[in-house]
Amino acid sequence: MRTDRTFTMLKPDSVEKGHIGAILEKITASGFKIVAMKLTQMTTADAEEFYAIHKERPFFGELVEYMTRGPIVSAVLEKDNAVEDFRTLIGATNPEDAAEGTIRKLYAASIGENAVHGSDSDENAEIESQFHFAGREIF
Ligand code: DAT
Ligand code: MG
Repeated sequence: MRTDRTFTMLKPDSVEKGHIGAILEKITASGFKIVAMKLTQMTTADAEEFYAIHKERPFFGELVEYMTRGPIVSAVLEKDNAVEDFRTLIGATNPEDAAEGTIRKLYAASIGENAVHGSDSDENAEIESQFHFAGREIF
């Protein structure tokens, strides 16, 4: 399993608020190379599958509604130690707990609408990248 790639989504609130450019700038300025990227919209079935691990949680319905309400930017990013370094760059799930300068501190409105996704393991980075991209779309 490669440790130099992670998967991200700029979630619907980031796209709605016009934050795509600023967030991508921060990602690339932090040393991540974009090796796949597209503007896309998840269906309800997509979001339910992507977040299946959370399906028993009380916020699951809201999470699926939010993630499907508009387009997202999905991307695969490359950097040494990508998964861990990207989680550091985005900050804690709840923006109130996120460190200064992190993407969620700067751009997230709430724990539910928290601007960006970052994979939590190398294994999930691979699964999530393949969920969103065909092999020929990843460079
Ligand atoms: P992360 O996105 O930091 O990996 P997670 O995997 O625990 O966080 O949860 C996935 C998403 O679900 C998260 O980005 C936002 C939503 N979520 C998590 N906990 C929540 C809560 N307590 N209330 C509302 N939404 C929540
Ligand atoms: Mg997670």
